[in-house]
Amino acid sequence: MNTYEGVQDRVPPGQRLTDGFPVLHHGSVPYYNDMSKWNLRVFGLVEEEVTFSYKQFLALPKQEFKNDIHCVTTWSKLANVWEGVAVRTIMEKVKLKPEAKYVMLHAEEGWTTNLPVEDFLAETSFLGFRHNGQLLTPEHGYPVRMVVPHLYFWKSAKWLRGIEFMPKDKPGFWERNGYHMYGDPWKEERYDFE
Ligand SMILES: Nc1nc2c(c(=O)[nH]1)N[C@H]1C(S)=C(S)[C@@H](COP(=O)(O)O)O[C@H]1N2
Ligand SMILES: [Mo]
Repeated sequence: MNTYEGVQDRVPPGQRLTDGFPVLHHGSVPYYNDMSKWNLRVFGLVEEEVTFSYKQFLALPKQEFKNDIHCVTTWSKLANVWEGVAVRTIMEKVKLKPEAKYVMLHAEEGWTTNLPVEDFLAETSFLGFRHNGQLLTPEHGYPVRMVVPHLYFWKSAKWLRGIEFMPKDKPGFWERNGYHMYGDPWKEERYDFE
């Protein structure tokens, strides 16, 4: 007997289900006391750089999203409900240059992660700020985290501050430290040590 009966086809190979929401990251959790200093910068191979203040970000149209989280350390958490801003909504304000093929997500403290531009632009990708009805806690990425449902959760940058469009792929923080450049949970693209 378990509450996940019939959902085994949602669990990728090598993953175990959890009801908890583990906290995993490198470095320290940022605590903000003045949101007027926060912004989100969209830059690199764009016709014109765009910077959202916190106020501007909150004024963007919001939507509900659902996802299953698959962490490379083997826990999966199914059926998360998020409130967030679709990548599409952000990209309505940004004109990409045709050479933009990869994205580097920049978080606080210089943390980064990379992904192909089509994965970033996927209909399912979003910038989340509420999880299961609660405002994101500082530990889970307040005020805004990236969520890329179809890749391992390390691509879902917490404390997102920048979206950079690049001509070529480049490893981010965990990717430089042995994680896979792409990270498809269904293919178990976990680590990629030399
Ligand atoms: N800014 C930032 N985002 C990050 C990380 C990090 O170290 N820094 N770690 C990633 C990893 S490895 C995982 S598994 C998830 C964990 O998210 P959670 O703590 O909300 O479960 O965040 C990802 N996003
Ligand atoms: Mo992770």
